[in-house]
Amino acid sequence: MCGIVGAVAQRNIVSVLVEGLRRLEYRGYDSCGVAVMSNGAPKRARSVSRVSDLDAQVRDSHLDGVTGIAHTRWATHGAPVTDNAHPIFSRDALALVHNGIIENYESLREMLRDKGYEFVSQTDTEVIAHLIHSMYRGDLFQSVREAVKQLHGAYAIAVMHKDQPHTVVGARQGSPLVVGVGNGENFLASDALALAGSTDHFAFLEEGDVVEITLDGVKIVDREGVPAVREVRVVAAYGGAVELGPYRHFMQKEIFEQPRAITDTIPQADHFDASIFGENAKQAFDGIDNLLILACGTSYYSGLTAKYWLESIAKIPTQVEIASEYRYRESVPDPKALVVVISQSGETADTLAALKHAQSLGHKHTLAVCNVGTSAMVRQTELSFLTHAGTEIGVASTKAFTTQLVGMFVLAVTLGKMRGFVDAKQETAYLTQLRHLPAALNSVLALEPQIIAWAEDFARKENALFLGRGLHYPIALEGALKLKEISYIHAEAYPAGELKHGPLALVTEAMPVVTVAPNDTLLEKLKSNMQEVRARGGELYVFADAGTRIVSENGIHVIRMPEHYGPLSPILHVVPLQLLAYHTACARGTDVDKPRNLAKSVTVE
Ligand code: HGA
Repeated sequence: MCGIVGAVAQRNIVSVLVEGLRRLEYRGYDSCGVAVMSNGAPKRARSVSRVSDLDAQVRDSHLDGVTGIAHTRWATHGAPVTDNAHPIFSRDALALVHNGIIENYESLREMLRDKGYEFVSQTDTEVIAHLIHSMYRGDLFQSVREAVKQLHGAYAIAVMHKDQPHTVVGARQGSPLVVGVGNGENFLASDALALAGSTDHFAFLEEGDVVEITLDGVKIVDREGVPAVREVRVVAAYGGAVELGPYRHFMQKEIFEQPRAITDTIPQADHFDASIFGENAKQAFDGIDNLLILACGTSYYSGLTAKYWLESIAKIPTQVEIASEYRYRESVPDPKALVVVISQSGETADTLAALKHAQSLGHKHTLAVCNVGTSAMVRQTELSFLTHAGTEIGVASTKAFTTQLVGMFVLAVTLGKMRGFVDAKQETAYLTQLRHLPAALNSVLALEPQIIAWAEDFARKENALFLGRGLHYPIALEGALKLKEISYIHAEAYPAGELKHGPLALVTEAMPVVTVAPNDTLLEKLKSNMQEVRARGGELYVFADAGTRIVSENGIHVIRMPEHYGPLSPILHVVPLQLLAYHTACARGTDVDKPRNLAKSVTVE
């Protein structure tokens, strides 16, 4: 979603700002812009196309300056048109970029109109620009501090004023902002990744912080206005891994990276130990007797899958809830619950807010399962498990999901062992299965040509049903979500036993029914559900484990999975569903890595 980059330097900074936007492009956006201080006033270029178009514009117009701010916008208030693209100006004196949503923008707009400010965009952001301008008395830092007190909602902002041409001021509340510390130059960004190549020294701002960056210094105050020290950390290894290589899309590359990502995520030790979740994990785990998992989208499905593992392996009661629901409902806090938040980026606004809500209710023990070690979620939780998926560019999550599943499985076995339900023999068996996963995944990836053949059929459909049972029901949900996200085919997933309670009414010859058929205890029940579909003329597309004795026949198409994989089977079964969605989308010619209306790192509510 939206990205912010800001810089104060002694060199022309435009290319650094544009390169920063390029690095944030994968998150999804619909317009972009850059502004620099030039001859005593802010000058800008904006585009409703790609960052490459913005780059061409700034080159053509010879935009240059030593102080600047830049933005990729994912519209929440106002269409993705040039007038709404950031940087937003106030009276040609002040320029501002904003990530987030200002909830009281309507009342602020009325108040500012009464003061004579003219609004030229439909954004909520424009009120922030005029508000700071109206409070400016020669000190931008001070006016930002006063202005943010009037904002309700979420924001990360970067702002500059013509009367202080070597200063950029930032502030954050509910949306991330980091300071990049350079040599005689300083930066702001919504994600350290944007500044790869410019600096590897970062200070992570906290909620309510206001920051001023100048050529030779960084000044930070907390929400009370008290000077704050935010540790400067060296964050290496950013910046790589955004090359496409031999693949057609990042999503395809990321699907094929899963054996490597999983290898890197499986703990090295030859036993399961709580310490992998953090220093205090053993103590924290000893004090809990249930789990509350909070997440959104694909991460929510990894939580749903994990519930089966946690209850069967660790015998620990587990609730899974969509973060955006939990944060707004009245719930009963349980001091003996471990709150687990799952998020690829660790910045997902709803999940972060749900975490804070849980903490405000008194939940003490919290754990983040996350792909970004420096993220707000990891910093905000007592414990964490880092997945090592590497940068995920495709908006539709793949390797982040399977590595989250690995993390959640490790949690289930660790808790099972601590609670006396996993003995040494079982522990070794789980570890062996985990270690064998990458090889098993490679054999699943080898099914790609058969899946491409199916995708040709799917590309002509407008609806699809996905069925799974037990541990594989969340996998069916994830398969349907992948197909919706990137091919725009309407897809729904059901636990197969629910068919007869409603969705069977939808089944005709025109309805493909994708079935996840592992060789488990529910197999015979699943076969009966498949017969219910066949009896109504529905076409079945079955991913069947070896030994299920499900064979291709009229109206039943079968791709044989290489082996039966016990409790880790969901990690294998989701991969062909990713490939099916991917190749169907390719056959329909959609923008696979940047599906319409969607964004990576959903940093707004
Ligand atoms: N509300 C602002 C910024 C949107 C945003 O943060 N998107 O991710 C706008 O609509 O311009």
